[in-house]
Amino acid sequence: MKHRIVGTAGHIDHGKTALVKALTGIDADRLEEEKRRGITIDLGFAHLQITPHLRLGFVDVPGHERFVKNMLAGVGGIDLVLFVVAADESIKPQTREHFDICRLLAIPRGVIALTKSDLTEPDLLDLVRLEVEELVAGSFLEGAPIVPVSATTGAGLDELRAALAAVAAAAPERNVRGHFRLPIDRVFSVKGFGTVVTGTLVSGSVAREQEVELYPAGQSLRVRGVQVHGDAADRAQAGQRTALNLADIEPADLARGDVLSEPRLFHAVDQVDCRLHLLPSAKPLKHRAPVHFHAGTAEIEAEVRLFRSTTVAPGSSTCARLLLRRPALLLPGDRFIIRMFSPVVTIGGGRVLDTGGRKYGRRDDPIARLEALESGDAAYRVATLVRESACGLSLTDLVAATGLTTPEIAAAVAKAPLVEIAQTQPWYVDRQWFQSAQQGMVQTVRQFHASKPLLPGIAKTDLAAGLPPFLLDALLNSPSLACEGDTVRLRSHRVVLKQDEEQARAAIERAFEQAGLAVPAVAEVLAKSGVEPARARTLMQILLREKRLVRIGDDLVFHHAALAQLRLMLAGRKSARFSVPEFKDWTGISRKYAIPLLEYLDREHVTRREGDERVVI
Ligand SMILES: Nc1nc2c(ncn2[C@@H]2O[C@H](COP(=O)(O)OP(=O)(O)OP(=O)(O)O)[C@@H](O)[C@H]2O)c(=O)[nH]1
Ligand SMILES: [Mg+2]
Repeated sequence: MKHRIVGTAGHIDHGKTALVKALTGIDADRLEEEKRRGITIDLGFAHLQITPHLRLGFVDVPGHERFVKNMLAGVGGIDLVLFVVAADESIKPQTREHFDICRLLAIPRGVIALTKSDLTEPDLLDLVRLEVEELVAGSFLEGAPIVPVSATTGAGLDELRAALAAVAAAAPERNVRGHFRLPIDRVFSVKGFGTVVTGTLVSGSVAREQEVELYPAGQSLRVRGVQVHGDAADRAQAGQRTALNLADIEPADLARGDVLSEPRLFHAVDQVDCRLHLLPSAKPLKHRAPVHFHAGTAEIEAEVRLFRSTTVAPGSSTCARLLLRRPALLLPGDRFIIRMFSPVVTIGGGRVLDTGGRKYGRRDDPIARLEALESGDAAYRVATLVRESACGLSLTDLVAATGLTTPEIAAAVAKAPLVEIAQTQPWYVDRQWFQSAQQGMVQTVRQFHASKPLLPGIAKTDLAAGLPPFLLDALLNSPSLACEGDTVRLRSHRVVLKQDEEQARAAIERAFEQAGLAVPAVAEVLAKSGVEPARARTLMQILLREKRLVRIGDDLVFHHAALAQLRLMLAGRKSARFSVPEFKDWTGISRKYAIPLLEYLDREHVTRREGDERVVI
């Protein structure tokens, strides 16, 4: 079963609601005020099983100029337009405005109905047909079926149904595999059920018991029930009029313009970079002009920021930034409309190109960047976003920034000049950036070796430069580098001692070895080593690293053999208790050394302190 959404469009009183009723039997004017005044104020809905395999949902919009904002909340998710022109009145202001809106939103197809055909002579009908043909020439509606109908007599309804069926059947399916997105157009409470929202499901699908997130509020909600075109269902999918019964929320906490989507995936944004078209009928649009921004079902006050120029000329287009007064869930590719503040008329619209809010510097060319994003494929867009990031982006970051699905990102990165770093979730960095960062690191390590040849290598933390640890590890994973613990060296680097250094090293070691437990002061040993203090200290570090010497306190260093002998001696006294004076007697060392040595033995679990005494473990 195919589902397509038809939206009406056209001037007030041109017979849109009457036509929907004649087609479906459903009166889409549901408000008391609408019935009383005989005009449509807000969106109305109806549906029709038009062929055994095709079900149409209708969104009936108001034609009144004051309710264009409501029309805009309905037109966003439609697959085709039922463009209504009354044969007795022909083209009127909202005929044009609705037509402009459909064009700006890139509604791809439609059917034109010349309504109230019973009120006109055939000659006049032909004239209206010519006028309509002229209006739509060169647009998506050029060549669309034009069907004279009368909701009153029923004339032409069969032809109109056939035309709708043909055009709807040819409309491509919405992206069912995309991310779930439902812009909310109505919120109400149903006795016994609680909070219900409705909308045209523009992408993905949603099932009962699913967790969804309310944007921009960021609240997680559970879907208690799903209805499609008024019937209970397990799941709704893109292209269907959908009602969701939501748990954990009151109607007052939801509003038209909010969007339900995947939980914890996207971020609402308060600025978008876009392609902006200005209608020929508009006045020149100035930098910093306030506008009404309409996307999905949302209407938000916004400010236009032009990049290079101070105005956009009527009938032309540019890339611009729109600052939104309130955040909204918007993704690249989303279409929008802008309307002027006073008078409130439609002046243009366009397509979101980037939601990252990039800070453009003096040397940036925002328009060139945005035009490249606009014309580039997914691989180009993904590569650009990664290249512009500080140190790469995760798969989730890319999904959130592009609105693409995980498989689409995977396909795009496969074609992009990126390096993938395996993580709990893949992380991508620019290949060129990665290579030069790696070369930079090898260079830093090489310079370190040159200045400190006696040290085994540079500390990892000195290379980190604010990089996340996994990225540092990936960069260090180079054939020319070796990591040992926290030390990074060139694979080729060996500490080679000169002859005087060899001798000094041996002298230092010998001094401690011969002292046994009655060790000398470190400074004294180094002073006698035969090389200058800095080199002597490094030689000492080498001995400590090699564990020939063991540092126990700040100025307390023992030879490993002396400590081994002490352990052996204590092992012979297993379970024995002894005091500090006894320990001094056994070892023949002063209290100054005995206490740190015993604390060291406690740490090493050779002894255990119990009050003033110790037990050999
Ligand atoms: N004679 C005749 N009258 C019609 C026909 N279609 C609609 N009307 C009348 O025209 C008036 C307006 O019709 P609606 O269907 O409410 O017009 P609309 O386009 O929905 O108006 P808005 O929603 O307010 O923009 C009503 O009084 C209808 O009865 C038709 O085919 N023939
Ligand atoms: Mg109506």
